[in-house]
Amino acid sequence: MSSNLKALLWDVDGTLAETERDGHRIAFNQAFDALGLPWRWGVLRYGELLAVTGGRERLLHDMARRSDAPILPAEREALARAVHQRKNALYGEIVQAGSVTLRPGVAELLEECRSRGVRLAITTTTSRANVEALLRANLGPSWAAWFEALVCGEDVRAKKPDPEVYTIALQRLRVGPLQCLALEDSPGGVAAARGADVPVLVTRSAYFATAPIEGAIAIGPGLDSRVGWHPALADGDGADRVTLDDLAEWHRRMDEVSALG
Ligand code: XBP
Ligand code: MG
Repeated sequence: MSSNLKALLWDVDGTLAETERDGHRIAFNQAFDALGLPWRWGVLRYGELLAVTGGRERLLHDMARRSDAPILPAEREALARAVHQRKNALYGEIVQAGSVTLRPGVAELLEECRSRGVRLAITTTTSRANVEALLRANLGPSWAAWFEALVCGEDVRAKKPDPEVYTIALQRLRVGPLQCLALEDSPGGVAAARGADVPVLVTRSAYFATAPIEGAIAIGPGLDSRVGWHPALADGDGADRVTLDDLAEWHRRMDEVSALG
């Protein structure tokens, strides 16, 4: 493969795995219960709350409209911290139990990158502990060796849609933005990558299945399917999934297709 594509920068929540609906949301509800709070987030409400990036920030946003949340800002912050901490512990248990698997086609593409020398990084606003729990459960104990850089929520001052997570990843990898491709699932994630001039591919997740997304070089339903992509994929020499060659071809043609809506 002769290509300018040197590194894939992976979002985690929604892109590597459908962590939101069946992981973080469930863990938040368990944490509310464990702390004696009557609050519960249904599937639809949690989808609305995903407009706010960051679990603690999301909780504070929800508390702002609740009459039964603490009134004093310091008490509200302390409760949000306690719930979020408990949520993350419970999230770790959920993923360790094998309840959240990688989206189909993800492991194959990661393997292909490893064997063909395309560098890998994680660019997420969730915590390092949450990333570790998910990837250890799904890739095994040597998961960290797969990635040259892990940029997580605690590494940035501003979470996505701020581009900081991407600018830090570029610095750590010592590559230019146009040598990379970000993989994302949400409008906020796309905005973060675009803000750092990194071209983006979108694999639509459950919560952002129909969200308006602008500025991606390719959008499709998932890496396990060759149908439903814009730009459309040609026959892939017998491949039944999206391959690294497909990504390299979209990347090569990025100027022709970057106006994609
Ligand atoms: C992910 C997030 C995170 C997760 C929960 O966004 O917004 O907040 O929902 O993780 P992205 P934390 O996929 O764009 O990185 O509770 O650790 O924040
Ligand atoms: Mg995401």
